[in-house]
Amino acid sequence: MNTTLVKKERARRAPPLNQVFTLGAELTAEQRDFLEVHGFLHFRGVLTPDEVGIVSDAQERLERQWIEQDVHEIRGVPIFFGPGLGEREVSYRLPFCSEFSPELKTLLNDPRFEPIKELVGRDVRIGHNEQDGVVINRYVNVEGSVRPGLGWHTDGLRDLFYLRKPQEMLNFGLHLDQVSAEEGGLRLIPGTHKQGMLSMMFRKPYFISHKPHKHEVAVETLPGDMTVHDGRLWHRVAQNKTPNTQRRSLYVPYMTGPPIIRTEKSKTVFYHKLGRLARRFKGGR
Ligand SMILES: O=C(O)CCC(=O)C(=O)O
Ligand SMILES: [Fe+2]
Repeated sequence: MNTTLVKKERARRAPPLNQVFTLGAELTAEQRDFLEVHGFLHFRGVLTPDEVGIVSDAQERLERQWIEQDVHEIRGVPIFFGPGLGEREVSYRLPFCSEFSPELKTLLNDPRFEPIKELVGRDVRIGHNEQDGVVINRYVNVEGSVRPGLGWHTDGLRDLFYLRKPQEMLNFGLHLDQVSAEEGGLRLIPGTHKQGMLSMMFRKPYFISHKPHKHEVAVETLPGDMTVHDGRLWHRVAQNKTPNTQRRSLYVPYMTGPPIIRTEKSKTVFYHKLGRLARRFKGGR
């Protein structure tokens, strides 16, 4: 067979971009190829409904606690609050959650995540106390919310703010809600993890642009699903246009290389200062 035919045959057999995989004891060759070529993977039902409950309970407990105690920053990373779906105020982004929830820490250390860890390399650790730690997000579409979605960005650029070259990094998302493409949710541009530093820095204005991209893939989740994406891949969270809706996700940083540990004495990270300014500009706090 000539090379064009081989390529065509491979493309015919390749899974579609919205392929949803099952996580086993080891990743399959197909899953590894998919991640290598497209820069992401989507797994169905990695958490049981009870485990989804552990994550959402931790989120509610911590946001209540930190609102009651008037805490606005954990280890130099701001927590920001705003209206939720009910009467009470909620948090849109909670950093270092596993440090304050032993149940969550135990869950994230479960052996089922080992095959994912191996993807990152040897001596991989969960960055419970590094960068922003384990983060739980809430995107709420109600009046007064400063976070109905999240604009285009890559996660790797954050490393530049820590004055180091973006490390090879994979980000693991656990998804707590059922979200169809019409209901917003995670959007990824496949293959952009391979486009080099310039594309990573300048392809789109960070966090400002929310415009759909013609090659974006919408990740349609059920509660308990997991996604893995390369830190250099462009992605965003599309807003659910239906009022009074929310979406929740948890992100686990798997780290290699020298740790940058954050403690109570850590100063506010510069890019978070920018984020705080942007939210004030939108009328949040
Ligand atoms: O909520 C999500 O699925 C994506 C969150 C995200 O991209 C981020 O926090 O960097
Ligand atoms: Fe991200």
